[in-house]
Amino acid sequence: MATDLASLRDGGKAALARALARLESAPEAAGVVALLEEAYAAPRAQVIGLTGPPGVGKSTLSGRLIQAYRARGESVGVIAVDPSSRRSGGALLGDRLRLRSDAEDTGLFVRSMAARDRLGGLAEITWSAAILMRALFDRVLVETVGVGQSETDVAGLADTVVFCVQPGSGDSLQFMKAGIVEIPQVAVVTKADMGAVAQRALSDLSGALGLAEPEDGWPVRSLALSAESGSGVEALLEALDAHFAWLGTGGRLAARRHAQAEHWLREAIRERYGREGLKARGRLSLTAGQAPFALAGAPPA
Ligand SMILES: Nc1nc2c(ncn2[C@@H]2O[C@H](COP(=O)(O)OP(=O)(O)O)[C@@H](O)[C@H]2O)c(=O)[nH]1
Ligand SMILES: [Mg+2]
Repeated sequence: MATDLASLRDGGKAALARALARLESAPEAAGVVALLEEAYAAPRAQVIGLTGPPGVGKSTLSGRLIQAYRARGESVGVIAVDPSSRRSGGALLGDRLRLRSDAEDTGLFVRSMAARDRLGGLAEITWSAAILMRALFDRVLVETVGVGQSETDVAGLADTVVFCVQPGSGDSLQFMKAGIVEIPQVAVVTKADMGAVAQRALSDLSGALGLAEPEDGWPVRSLALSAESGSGVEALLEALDAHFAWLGTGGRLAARRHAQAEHWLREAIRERYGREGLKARGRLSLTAGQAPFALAGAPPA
């Protein structure tokens, strides 16, 4: 396995696939930890989380975003998280994406991650994979169902979260009730080609967002788009760029990533050593820029 970033870059997709497989099967191995520590210190990509219920159109939209970023000459890494493990064998979420990923395109890499075949928790492994890919690509897309659930938590790993809502599904109202309203920075009504029902979903969504106070000072943007026709996709790209630019000012990006790293550290220790192990470690914090991977591997004091 390539144990540093330089050899990963030289090794292309095959080397990255091997490194990710190793990361899943042996997250605590010294080589994996060293690679992750190096990647953590060399962030490059904006990590974009796409979330929303199955069938809402996340994969189709990912295909559009990939196309747009590749047209700009940016490289893209994709992680499709499938929390449903066994039954689907990890194929469901990744399928549509895999069809679109051009094997010849060295600027595009797609990886499915399922709940099976792994030692750590799915959230733990997904975050590590995102950190690794963040050092290698210009954009990292993470597609996952569910928000605010630990197994599939996208807010804990993305710089920018896009929440997708299906027209006519009542998702817009669910959005308020379930308290997901604080999680995304962009809320998207998909399948805008469905017409009036999509427009109504958008006004419901905008209404719900209007009631919410932007906690961190970023007013959540809402928009409708059709991944099928492509209309509205440009507005999403613009919103994603705007949020990343906004994060880049005033130390917000570093602060967000630091909080995610501390959260990951606590979860990884809980996963590995249990609640007692976590308690024994006392107050866990990272200094600015410190990676959490080596710390998570240290046995409880
Ligand atoms: N009419 C319409 N259908 C769409 C659009 N985007 C996706 N779909 C369809 O919705 C279904 C689910 O799409 P998919 O991307 O797999 O959803 P995911 O489960 O959220 O990843 C598929 O049958 C798509 O063809 C769209 O913009 N308009
Ligand atoms: Mg999908």
